[in-house]
Amino acid sequence: MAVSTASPIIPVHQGMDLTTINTIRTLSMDAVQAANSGHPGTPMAMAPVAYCLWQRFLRFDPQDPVWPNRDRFVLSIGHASMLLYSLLHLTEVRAVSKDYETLGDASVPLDAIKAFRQLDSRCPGHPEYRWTSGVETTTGPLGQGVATSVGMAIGRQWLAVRYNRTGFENLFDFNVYALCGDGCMMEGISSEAASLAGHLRLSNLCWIYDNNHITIEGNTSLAFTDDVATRFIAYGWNVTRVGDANDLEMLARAFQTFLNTNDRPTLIIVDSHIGYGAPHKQDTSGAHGEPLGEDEIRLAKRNYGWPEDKKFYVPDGVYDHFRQGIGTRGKQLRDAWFARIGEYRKQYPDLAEELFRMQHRQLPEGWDRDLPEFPADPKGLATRESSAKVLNAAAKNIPWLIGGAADLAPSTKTRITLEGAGDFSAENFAGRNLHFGIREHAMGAILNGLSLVKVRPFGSGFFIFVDYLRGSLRLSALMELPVIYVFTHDSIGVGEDGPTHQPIEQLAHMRSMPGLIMIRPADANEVSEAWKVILQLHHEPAVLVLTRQAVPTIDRTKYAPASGLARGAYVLTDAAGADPEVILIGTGSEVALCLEAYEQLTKEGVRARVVSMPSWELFDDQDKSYRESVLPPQVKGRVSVEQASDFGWAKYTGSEGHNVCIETFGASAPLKQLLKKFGFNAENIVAAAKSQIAKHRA
Ligand SMILES: Cc1ncc(C[n+]2csc(CCOP(=O)(O)OP(=O)(O)O)c2C)c(N)n1
Ligand SMILES: [Mg+2]
Repeated sequence: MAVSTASPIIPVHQGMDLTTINTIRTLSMDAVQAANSGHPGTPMAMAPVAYCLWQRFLRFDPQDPVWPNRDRFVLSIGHASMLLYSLLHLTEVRAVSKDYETLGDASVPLDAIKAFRQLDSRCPGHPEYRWTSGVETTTGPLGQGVATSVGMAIGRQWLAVRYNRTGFENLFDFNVYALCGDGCMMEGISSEAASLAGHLRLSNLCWIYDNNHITIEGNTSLAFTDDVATRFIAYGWNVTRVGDANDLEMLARAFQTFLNTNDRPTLIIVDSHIGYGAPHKQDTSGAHGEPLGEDEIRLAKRNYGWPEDKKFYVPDGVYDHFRQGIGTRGKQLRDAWFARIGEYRKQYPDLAEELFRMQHRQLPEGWDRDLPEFPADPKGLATRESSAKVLNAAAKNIPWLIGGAADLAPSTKTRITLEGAGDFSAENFAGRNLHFGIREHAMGAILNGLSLVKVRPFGSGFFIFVDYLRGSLRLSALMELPVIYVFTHDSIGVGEDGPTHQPIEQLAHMRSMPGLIMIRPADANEVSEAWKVILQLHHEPAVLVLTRQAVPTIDRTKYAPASGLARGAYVLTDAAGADPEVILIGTGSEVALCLEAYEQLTKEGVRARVVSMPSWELFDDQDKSYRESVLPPQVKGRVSVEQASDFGWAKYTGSEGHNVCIETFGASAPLKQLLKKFGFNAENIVAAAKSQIAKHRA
């Protein structure tokens, strides 16, 4: 093991500051060692930075970690989770129930730290929102945390403009801090998010960059020579530096600089030594992601002036020290806020009611009263068009439904056109239409951040570009956030744009993701029902998949009502008298084709059924008897029709069923030619149905 050539380790602080910092360090080292896995080096290095922020600045009440106006702290370097767990433990953050009730017990008891990374511990490998109170967002995929923090900062600005009133100017004035590292800086998502944050001049946002020059493979000189300061200045940020992570006074000055900056976000670049104090591992990638080893831990503790053989040691006075700092300050601020909210409720009962509902993820009374019903129309309209009408009808009655697109709103039709809805910009934080720019990945994370501060966000783009934001979407699902994704141009229906724009495997991707609800409605009335379902979700992100091209509005006097959508799949029309010989199952734009084929089959005396199946997830959630009433097990003749990969369809059509699907990347041509080329016409479906009947008769 190489001996570090770093500068000698000189403790620069005395008293309780240093004792508390070293407690954070040693808890982190001991926990990683006990787990025999984890990342000790960065918590050791960043302990003073986090300590300074939490103890001196953060407006956070450990007794009530969900107080709405608390400052947010995002650990974007999720691998350094022990840093956060140590803080949550030492500041005695209380656990909060899923119903937002503060429980008496600790969020992170010492036993949870001792069980770091073990099954069911409150200290999993990376911080998980909804699992450990005080964790503001799930982090681990690098770059996500910082991008999410931009969403939180946007959300705060929006909340402030809507709810702060004369005499209540500080109702929402929280700041958002995010601690990031070299990895976050290298990931593209941080560039997207920082660019937008600078553009929007989000002065309530502060990123702290741990500039330790170390990542997993070694020194950052291997792959990263950005001049980060210049890069962020170019984004329009205020950039300041702290040359030594141990220098609490310089850190405090930097945070003060952030607080004094009112016209742009702030980046604090902090030079640190990963594995600070470990004589053989400091400043090496060896301190990044593996236990230090018992001997090295002892030597590091010796350097800190710590009892070498004590493990998980919290010296007398540490809890008290935090109680007197962040604890007292946080409680005062929190209590004062709640005292004001009582007064606010008297003066602005409607706004207070909105806030209450929003914070509890409820909807306003009568939220669905304007959702439209569409008359039957053989020509119909594109589902993106009907969605625009439904979205606006919902937005009218849900004031905190806000969102936008990644530069595609004219195509995705997601603009809120209500009078006064406005555009969110640095000059107008009240706008309900967000402009994410062409930054899908950051858009996903920003939606998560918005949802975490409890507004109801939606984001949109072409369905093909869901691939660009899948990492963020996965976190929406993992965090159980009711984020709404509206994706249009959902198939070869995009026609001439060709294979680069034609989703094929994307539906299968979405369906494979746990906790996500995807809906691909067949017509305008299914769109209306889809929004109704989506808006009532509390814990699932939704993906609404819509067409570019017109689809007929199904005649509901002839076929079953669209309300069947809520059950995921429903019988749209059926054979008279007895069991059908064949079931045609379609989604989205292909349902109309199934109906056409059905009419033809019926004319020929074939007993067929059409099932509209807009959502696998909703259908799979139904009880067995309902599922079997839609897809009776004895009816083996089955044809699915979907302009996408057949991946997964055998679950409903069986190994002997037939899937009308697309196995290539599509092609560039007018839609008519594509439908012919890929066999999406009634004749082909009729033929498939007949061959299914023959096959299962045999
Ligand atoms: C998107 C993503 N890619 C890769 C990883 C795996 N990974 C975890 S930590 C890390 C290195 C991070 O380096 P840095 O941010 O400098 O953290 P430090 O080593 O300084 O703690 C990598 C590549 C990840 N967590 N997320
Ligand atoms: Mg690093």
